[in-house]
Amino acid sequence: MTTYTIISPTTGKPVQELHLADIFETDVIIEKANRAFQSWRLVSPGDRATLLRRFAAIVEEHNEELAQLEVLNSGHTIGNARWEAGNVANVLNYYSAAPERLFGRQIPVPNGIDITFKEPLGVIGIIVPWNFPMPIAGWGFGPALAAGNTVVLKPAEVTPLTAIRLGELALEAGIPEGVFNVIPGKGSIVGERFVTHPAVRKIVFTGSTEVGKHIMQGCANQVKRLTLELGGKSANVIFDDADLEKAAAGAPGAVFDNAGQDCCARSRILVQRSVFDRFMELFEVAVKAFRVEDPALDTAEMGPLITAAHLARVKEYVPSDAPIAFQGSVPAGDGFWFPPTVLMPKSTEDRAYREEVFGPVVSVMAFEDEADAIRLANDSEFGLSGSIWSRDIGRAVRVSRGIEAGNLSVNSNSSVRYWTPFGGYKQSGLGRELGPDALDAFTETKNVFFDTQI
Ligand code: TAP
Repeated sequence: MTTYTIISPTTGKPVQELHLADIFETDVIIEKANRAFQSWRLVSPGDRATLLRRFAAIVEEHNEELAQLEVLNSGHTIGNARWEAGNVANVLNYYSAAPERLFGRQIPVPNGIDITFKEPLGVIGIIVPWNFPMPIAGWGFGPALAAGNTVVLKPAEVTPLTAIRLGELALEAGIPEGVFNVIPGKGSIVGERFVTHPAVRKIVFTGSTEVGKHIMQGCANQVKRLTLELGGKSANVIFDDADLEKAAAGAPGAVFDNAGQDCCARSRILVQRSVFDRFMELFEVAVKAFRVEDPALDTAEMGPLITAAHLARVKEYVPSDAPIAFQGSVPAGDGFWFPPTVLMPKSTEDRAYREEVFGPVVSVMAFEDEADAIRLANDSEFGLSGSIWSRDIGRAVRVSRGIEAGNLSVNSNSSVRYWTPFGGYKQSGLGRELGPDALDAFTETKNVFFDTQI
């Protein structure tokens, strides 16, 4: 029997020992989900909607418990963790309106009637990373269940606790046995089996671009449907006509939130040369005021990194000769802490400027004009998110159309709203989650022609 010891990122101490599923247990659960699909797809739209609303209500009731669990397991700040649990309830509520609205079309044809139906796919395999265990799971299972699919969910090996609890809450809400299944285990075993098992009809994968490409290759063997949400290296573009105070005050949160372990982190700040020095003065004040402390405190703005191994990886991006402009602070004691770090690289070839660090490290670079800003922002294999700061509406429109990324904000750093689409350009992903169209990714369109001439 394989087990995994969950370690608190805040203290570095063991929290809980957990059994990890092997391939045989995974198969048993996938087959159970496949059997449950035969009845779940037939539950009337109104009843499925009611069950999802009940699931949402129970998640809402357990918001504090789920949030505390995430602080313990993942070192998220309590404020973020409450938002994350709330996001699961919001996503369930939003998609609970979908079952009665899964409309097909009636298309005019000669000599008959043509109708399209939106039909569920079957068992959906959802593979989740460790950085946002609750929301990323919910973005998959909310619309998947609403469309009449059943779900097997594999949380990241290091952060399974909230997913396991959500599985229990689904049963409490009356979601039938076998419809929503959580399988803690290794990616190389459980995740891999989702890809190879023929009863799993679609994979929703969020994680690294490297593993995403491997999964995409595996899915090709069965022409398995696939949604990918992968890495990012997003730009925060600040023009000389921006509200500099506001842009600088928001910039630490835009990259250091969740200790930078955020695919949408604005980890490259591009500032127009004429306001570069003034921005850096304001930014330094904001970075030094950013509260890095015990994530259980209500005042915490940033906690530790997820594991000792990840801390070691992040440290490699800041060697002793790194071009550090300034750094924030970390609390004393154990745990996997790294301070907010601002770099001023000379070249766009600098590793920390180019690669996704997935830690609290940001690189700042000057640009000359609008065209230069767009060129620099697009000089990346990724294209997930980003911000544009300018008071000139025409410029904001031009630059937001010019940047190749799926989720941009103007004079703001917010990327995610559950009712708007989310996903990446280029190597940041494939397909979109959330918003009104997510159901399309969990259904097939069936076209049926009825001959009325006989
Ligand atoms: P990965 O190492 O790619 O792991 C993600 C998930 O895939 C984990 O559950 C992992 O399981 C599993 N996995 C690993 N190898 C697998 C395989 N061969 N087959 C199937 N599943 C496998 O990423 P991570 O380090 O957890 O997360 C960080 C990355 O996720 C970053 O690059 C970040 O940008 C990206 N991310 C993207 C987004 C969006 S929305 N675009 C959101 C969050 C994170 P184990 O835990 O057992 O290894």
